[in-house]
Amino acid sequence: MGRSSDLFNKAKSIIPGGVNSPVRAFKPVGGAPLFISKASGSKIVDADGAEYIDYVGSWGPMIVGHAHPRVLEAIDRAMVNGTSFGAPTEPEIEMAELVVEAVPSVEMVRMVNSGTEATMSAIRVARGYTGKDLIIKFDGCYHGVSDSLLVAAGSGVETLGLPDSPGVPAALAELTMSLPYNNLDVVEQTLEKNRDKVACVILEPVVGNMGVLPPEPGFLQGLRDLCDRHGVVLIFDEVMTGFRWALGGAQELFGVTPDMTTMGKVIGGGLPVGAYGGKKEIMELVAPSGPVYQAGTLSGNPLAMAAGIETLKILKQDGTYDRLEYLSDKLATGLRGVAEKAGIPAAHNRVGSMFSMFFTESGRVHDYTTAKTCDTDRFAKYFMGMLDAGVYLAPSQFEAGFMSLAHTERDIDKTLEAAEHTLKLL
Ligand code: HOZ
Repeated sequence: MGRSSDLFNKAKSIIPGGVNSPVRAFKPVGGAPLFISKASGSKIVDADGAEYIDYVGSWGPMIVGHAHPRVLEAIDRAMVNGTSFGAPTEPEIEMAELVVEAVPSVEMVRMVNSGTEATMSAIRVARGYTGKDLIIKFDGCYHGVSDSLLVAAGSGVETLGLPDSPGVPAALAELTMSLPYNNLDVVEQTLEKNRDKVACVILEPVVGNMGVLPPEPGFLQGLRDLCDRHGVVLIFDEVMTGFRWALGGAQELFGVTPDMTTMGKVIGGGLPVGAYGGKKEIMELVAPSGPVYQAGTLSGNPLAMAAGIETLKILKQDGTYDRLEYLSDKLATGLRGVAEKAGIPAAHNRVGSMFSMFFTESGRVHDYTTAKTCDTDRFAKYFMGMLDAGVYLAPSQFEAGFMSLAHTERDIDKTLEAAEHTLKLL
């Protein structure tokens, strides 16, 4: 930790909080964040040369593992031809074809540079399409940092206790209604009360930003039906869940097709990418084919396309999702066992290769209120114990763990040994 601490002190004087994204700071768990020097497969190495089994995976993108040789080669091949042209390229078509083929709701797709851009743009398009202004989101869901969506948001916003960010104009925040997740009745009442005023409902179909939280049976289909009844655009934010447990994401897993989908993380294979897509009828409103303006100098960047396409091709191979499921189940079942053995009350949520262990006595975590019952001090101690034992988890109770194809059974055994040792001391 010596060099990481030194680097952090240096960074703090010239970068706000010493980090370029708040969730990277170890604020909720204390201490200096690890500065990472390199990564390979399931492991990351910090500035002091210490190696850790990594379950952060760059917050989701590294599903095939760090520095996968095929992804690196693809980037290399693209790089020698130039890094950005600001003009259309053939790989953008290949990427669009892969997405349209894989994601049930997507008939047309526009590439952007981040998940934030994707959700912000999708909302603009939904507003343009419906001619309405109000949007509905859910408490604790996080859709990036655009003004309209920084309302009762999860992830770092929740972790740092900043549910309403200064700088978001009240007039804009008033157009966003945030409702309890997994509560269809409240959505129905809200849509009735605001008849003909709501443009879209946006949600994480499986929440990853207050820890992992699956939808209750019927919740997604119920939203689909309500949106159809009220002429509201249903947007699944699959920035985290896209390509995670099936190529078609949560919409494939749960068999509910939204009108629009936002993507990021995995689709960039570790380079900065986002995307939004949906029904042709809606997407054709996007400039230049329609009047809703959205643009980006680096959108569809050739290196990002190369990394993303290669990652999706790896995922398309037989057995990849079975392997992710096998490893994730082994880890989650093992963690449940060691927590029980140590007498630590916890709720264990897992959907495919995303998982959370919540330190709560509430038994079940299914919405923001139950997520908030967690003992975050206990999580902090757990986090530090795991770090000391060589396991790198997200430094917040309200973030997901991610399995990759590069993790091994040995990694999981070591993780479980570390957890057993750590939980005994809590
Ligand atoms: N969605 C990520 C955390 N839940 C974002 C990572 C970040 O904010 O840097």
